[in-house]
Parts: sequence; C-alpha cells; structure tokens
Amino acid sequence: MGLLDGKRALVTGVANRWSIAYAIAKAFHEQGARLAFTYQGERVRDEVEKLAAQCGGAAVIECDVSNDEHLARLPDELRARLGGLDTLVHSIAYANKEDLAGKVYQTSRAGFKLTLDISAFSLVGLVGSLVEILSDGASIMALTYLGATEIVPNYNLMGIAKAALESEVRYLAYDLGERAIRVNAISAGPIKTASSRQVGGFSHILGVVPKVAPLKRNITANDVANTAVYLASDLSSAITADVHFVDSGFHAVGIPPLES
Ligand code: 0WD
Repeated sequence: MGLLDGKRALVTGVANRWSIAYAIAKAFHEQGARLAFTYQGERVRDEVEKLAAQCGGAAVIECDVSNDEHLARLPDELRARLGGLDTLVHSIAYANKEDLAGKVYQTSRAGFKLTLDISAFSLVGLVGSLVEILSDGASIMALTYLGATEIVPNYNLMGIAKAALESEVRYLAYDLGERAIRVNAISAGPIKTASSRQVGGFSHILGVVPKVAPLKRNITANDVANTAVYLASDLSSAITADVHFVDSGFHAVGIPPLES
C-alpha cells in the first residue's frame, strides 16, 4: 500500500536528474501515484522522456509556462492521459543570470517581467488552466526559498518573485478551499541544481547551513520529496495556505552560534 495509491499527479519542472521535481516524481511513483511530467521545450525533451520512463512511464507533455496556448491545451492532454488530477507540483523558476547578483535597483523592467512571469505568474496560470480537471480535495504545492522573506545575498530578483509566489499560495488556498483543494509552498534549503548554480555565491549559501542550522546539515532533494509526498497525501488533509520549511531548521535561527 502506497500513501498515494490512486492519485494522479502532474509534476512540472523536471529538467534533469538533479531537479528537485525529479526527486518528487520518483517518490510519488514509489508511493503509487500515476504521473505526468511537463517539459519546457525541445532542449530538455529527450532527458525528460528518459526520466519519465523511470517513473512508471509517466506521460510527457510540452508546456512552456510563458506560452498561453500550451497552458490552454494542458487540461485536455491530462484528461486524455490521466483522466483528471489530484496533485499539482509547481517546481519552475527562471531569472537572467545578471539579475541573480549585483544590486536589485539595477534590475531592468524586462528582467523583472520575465522572472515574475515564469517564476510567479506560472502558478496562477497553471491553476487557472487546470482548475476544471482538479478533483475536489486535490493538493497543489509550489517550491519556494527563504529569500522570499529574508535577505539572501544575490538571490535578489528571485526573492521578489518568491514573495509573490508565496502570496499566491495563500490567495489560491482561499479561492479553492470551498472545494477542499489545498495549496501550500515547500520552502527548501539550498540544493545544488542547474537553477541554483545561477545564483551568485551559491556555494557560500550551501556552506553556511551546516554551520548554523539546528540539524547541522544541508538538505537533499529526497528530504523535499518526502515532504511533498506528505502534502500530496491525505495525511495533510487540514494543511493549506502554509509555507512549510524543509531546511534543517535554518529559517528559525536569529543569531548564528559562536563558531567552536
Ligand atoms: O537550492 C535550490 N535548488 C532550491 C530550489 C531551493 C529552494 C527552492 N528551489 C526552487 C526553485 O526556485 C524552483 O522553483 O525549486 C524549484 C525547482 O528548482 P531546481 O530543481 O533547483 O532547478 P531545475 O532543475 O533547474 O528546475 C527548474 C526548471 C527549469 O530547469 P532549467 O534548468 O531547464 O532552467 O524550471 C523549468 C525548467 O525545466 N522552467 C520552465 N518550465 C516551463 N516553462 C520554464 C518555462 N518557461 N522555465 C524554466
């Protein structure tokens, strides 16, 4: 018996085997869920198809979240492949590299629009497109980071986008609560992936956590995946509009301990 037996899940943001979304998909598969992956475009298609095959032959559907036509045809494709949807995982972010270092006040209008569109509007866009095929009682989750609410050097524009994303989580939770659909964010600690490597000084961020966090270690994508299973399952039936930290407790530290 798996915790997700009978559940149908769409996992976005699988790009390669280091993607947090891939760890989540593997864990969902192990717990009995039937899966679909979306991929951004031809650049990642082959890799995503390979990874889908390792998750019980998950359906693979193209969806660039900046493309309204892709969003519009997604529900029909999912209805055809899975019949409906019980879980949506949003694991998508993008910013130009120059907006992940330097001064926030140097951000261009174009960079701001792009980052907020792909990293924040995409949750609203996906939910808007999928609302009819989501089952009552479904679970939606989005990946976020501490930089939404605290200053993290170089996270800059992505912090601003994550603040918008976390606010969306609360408002969407309110919109969908009458159908018992839950919407939460997982705030993951730093993990080395294609996206995180774009953040200036990322290795410094990785180095601080084991020194400061109560658990004295960095987290893994599997730590995030286990939490995603819980949020997708009926075990979290009264949890919504929440930002759930999977970060070894780092977020709760005010003053770092004296170095010993
Ligand atoms: O330390 C980390 N890695 C953390 C990541 C800590 C806390 C949160 N997160 C978040 C990220 O901000 C993101 O929301 O987790 C989510 C997943 O990020 P990831 O697993 O670290 O990175 P990655 O494997 O790069 O997945 C993000 C993917 C893109 O990957 P690439 O590498 O191809 O840029 O987002 C997808 C794409 O697959 N993506 C899009 N998907 C659809 N349409 C688009 C788009 N326009 N743009 C990017």
